[in-house]
Amino acid sequence: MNRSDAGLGRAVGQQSFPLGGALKNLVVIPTYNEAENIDAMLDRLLALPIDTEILVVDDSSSDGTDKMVLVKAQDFPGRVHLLSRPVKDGLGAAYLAGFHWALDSGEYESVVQMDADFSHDPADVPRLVAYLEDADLVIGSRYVQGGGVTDWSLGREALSKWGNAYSRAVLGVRVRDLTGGFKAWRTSLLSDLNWVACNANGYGFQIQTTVIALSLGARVMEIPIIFRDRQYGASKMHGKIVTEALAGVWKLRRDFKIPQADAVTLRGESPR
Ligand SMILES: Nc1nc2c(ncn2[C@@H]2O[C@H](COP(=O)(O)OP(=O)(O)OP(=O)(O)O)[C@@H](O)[C@H]2O)c(=O)[nH]1
Ligand SMILES: [Mg+2]
Repeated sequence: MNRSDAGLGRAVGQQSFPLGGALKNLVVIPTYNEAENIDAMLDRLLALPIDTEILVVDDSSSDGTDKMVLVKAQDFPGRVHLLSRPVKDGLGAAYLAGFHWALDSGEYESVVQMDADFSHDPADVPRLVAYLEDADLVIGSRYVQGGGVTDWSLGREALSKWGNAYSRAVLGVRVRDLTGGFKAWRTSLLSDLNWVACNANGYGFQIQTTVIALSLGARVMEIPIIFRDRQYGASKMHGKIVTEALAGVWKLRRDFKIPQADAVTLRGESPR
């Protein structure tokens, strides 16, 4: 499918809009049992020097994550929101629910997605949003100059690098970090995504959304981030998520046409 087939592309790939207008940014964080992280994460995000609100999408955590978010929402009315879902239904579904919430509200010009576990540094959020001035999707990338990973086991790093190289080769795209989950979106691009095709759970979901954005002709930019392994709480990663992603790239290759010279800008810069 390409953007004219889908009747899409209203706002994708157009010249920049002035950021910092009447509309705001929303940070969307999916959580499942993140009580050891969420309070500190919300504090760090609330202290950022940008106009942002935060939506936590919680799948009925058993450790009180949702209650902590509600307390913070009372302390910061209108800035912290909670979307509670009844059962644990996966990272991808949680993000879709959060993106729909943002689109339905009509109040946000950009949306940042990130994990609750501090693997994504909240201090990077303003940089990601700032680069949306020249892009429709900005990916916080471990695999461009200046980016990287700390505290990961060699095996985990090798799996990530190999998974990205494999996905790049199968899909023929230039994006170096297809599996990362720290991204800033223009809301206009989010509204054009083919949601039905974004049905994976973990890494597969990240690959799907980026590839579909490319197929729409979106301007995708990678900027370096340092990814840190989680210090607190338990990982929800499991083998099925990896196999889902590896198989999913072939389906994406079949279903989505990516423009030959895709619009990826690889921006290497020194980390902060
Ligand atoms: N709402 C919701 N959030 C989830 C679900 N699974 C994971 N998450 C959240 O998604 C984010 C990423 O999950 P992680 O467990 O850190 O997965 P990961 O980053 O792939 O794995 P690690 O690197 O081992 O931490 C975290 O904020 C989790 O709490 C889910 O089923 N529902
Ligand atoms: Mg994590």
